[in-house]
Amino acid sequence: LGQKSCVLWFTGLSGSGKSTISSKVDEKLHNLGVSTYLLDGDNVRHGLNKDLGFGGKDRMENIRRIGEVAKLFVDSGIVVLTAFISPYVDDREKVKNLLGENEFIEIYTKCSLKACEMRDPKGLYKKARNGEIAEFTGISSPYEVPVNPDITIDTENMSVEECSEVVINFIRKGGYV
Ligand code: GGZ
Repeated sequence: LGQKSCVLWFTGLSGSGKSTISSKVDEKLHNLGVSTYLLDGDNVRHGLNKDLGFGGKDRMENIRRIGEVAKLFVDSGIVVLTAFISPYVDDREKVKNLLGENEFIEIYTKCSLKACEMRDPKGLYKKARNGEIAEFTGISSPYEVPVNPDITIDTENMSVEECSEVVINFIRKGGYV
């Protein structure tokens, strides 16, 4: 049972569905017998990157380290999923160059700021609007929309099930799994 490892790099606003969809894809891959690892805020920002905040330089360093870690996993043959806002085109481009064109699959979880703000699962947008959180993506810090993502999933209009299937179909067609 062959698998060509790669990184499924989710990018999008806070609340756009990166965590939800990446964990659903992770679950589906497990059911297909694929070895995976999901990198997200819980296992990276609280550990390896706990010295980093949300200023431009720290976000850049956050993404750089995640890219390097993802590369190590890919070298070991594992399919990696990452769920970080990764707001800057430049930083994502660097990870793509580090991994190589075929190992880096950019997935844009497309969702309007308005919808993310309505969802506001952790109440962070509200805090950002009140000035309690500085440099919040979409409010007081930029999000640069991917120029040419491999996959765009419209999380505002599609179910978690549909979104995760789009990703699974893409990597099956690409011969990754
Ligand atoms: C954006 C912030 C901020 C600021 C805390 N801006 O919805 P969440 O809570 O669970 O996901 C967000 C997460 C973003 O961390 P990332 O490592 O993905 O960001 S980046 O790729 O830009 O480095 C949010 C929470 O951390 N959070 N403060 N100021 N999100």
